[in-house]
Amino acid sequence: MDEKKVKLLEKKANEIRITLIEALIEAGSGHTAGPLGMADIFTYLYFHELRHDPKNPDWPERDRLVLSNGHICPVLYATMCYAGYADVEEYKKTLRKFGTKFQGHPHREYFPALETSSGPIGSGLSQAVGMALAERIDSGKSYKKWIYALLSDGEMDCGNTWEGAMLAGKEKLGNLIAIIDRNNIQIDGFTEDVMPLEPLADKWKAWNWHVQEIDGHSFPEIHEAVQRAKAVFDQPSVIIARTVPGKGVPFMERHFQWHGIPPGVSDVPDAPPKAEQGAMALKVLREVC
Ligand SMILES: Cc1ncc(C[n+]2csc(CCOP(=O)(O)OP(=O)(O)O)c2C)c(N)n1
Ligand SMILES: [Mg+2]
Repeated sequence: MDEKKVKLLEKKANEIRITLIEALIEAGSGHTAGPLGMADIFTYLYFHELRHDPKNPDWPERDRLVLSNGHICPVLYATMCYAGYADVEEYKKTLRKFGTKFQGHPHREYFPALETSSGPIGSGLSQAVGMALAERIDSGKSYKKWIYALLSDGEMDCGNTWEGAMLAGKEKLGNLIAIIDRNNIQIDGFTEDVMPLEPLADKWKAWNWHVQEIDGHSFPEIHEAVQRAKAVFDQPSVIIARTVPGKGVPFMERHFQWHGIPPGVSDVPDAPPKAEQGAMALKVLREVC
């Protein structure tokens, strides 16, 4: 990936971070840390990798992206709006309002361009495994589409995740790529305190997955890992993406307290008073580019 492309993607990811913060401020509730941390990966997928057509969301040949940890949907919505699936201004005004496309957790009936509904954590990998298996049954080994499952590290505590992992390994689903948001936080603490996950890579290897670990904020690393994953035909692939929760807003970075709140509603350690959080967050992001 050349430098010019990297710069373009970085700029887009920053725009997405700004937009999702604006939407969260307007909503007055919602999840902040995960969406900021995953903005680079979503940007990469929608603006460089996925085979998709925003004008024809039901295109049968499209790649599938299943967001399992539905609570980080502010980043999915913002990215999809910039990709052409919906209107950015509408998103900023209506996030988390009943009856709109942009429900607090992804709801396919309200926003049909979504691949799945999610919110109850832990079910996305199994859904993606079903899609990957169906594609293999339909196309034999000449896969036409890739199935991406986006998971969080908190979802490694969910039994259903491991049921999906076992089946994918057994079935050697080479068309399945899982990406884990390894941000080390979950709802109310650090993963290694709540339920230690390490050695996480070894767990996936044990289920016969091809495993890579990367910096989830480096576009060249994300790109290389996805290309390598696509070159493995006889195993499902998992990319463990090390990310910084709250990435881009220094007073939010690495604080699990930002898991489920937007700027402006709560006094949080190391953060400015709540009345100033929104403006401060937008100021630092707007200074980037
Ligand atoms: C089945 C189910 N149980 C509990 C919850 C409540 N819940 C929401 S997010 C979450 C885990 C958070 O971990 P992670 O996804 O790693 O959080 P993040 O990194 O985004 O802060 C939990 C337990 C849920 N959404 N679904
Ligand atoms: Mg997490």
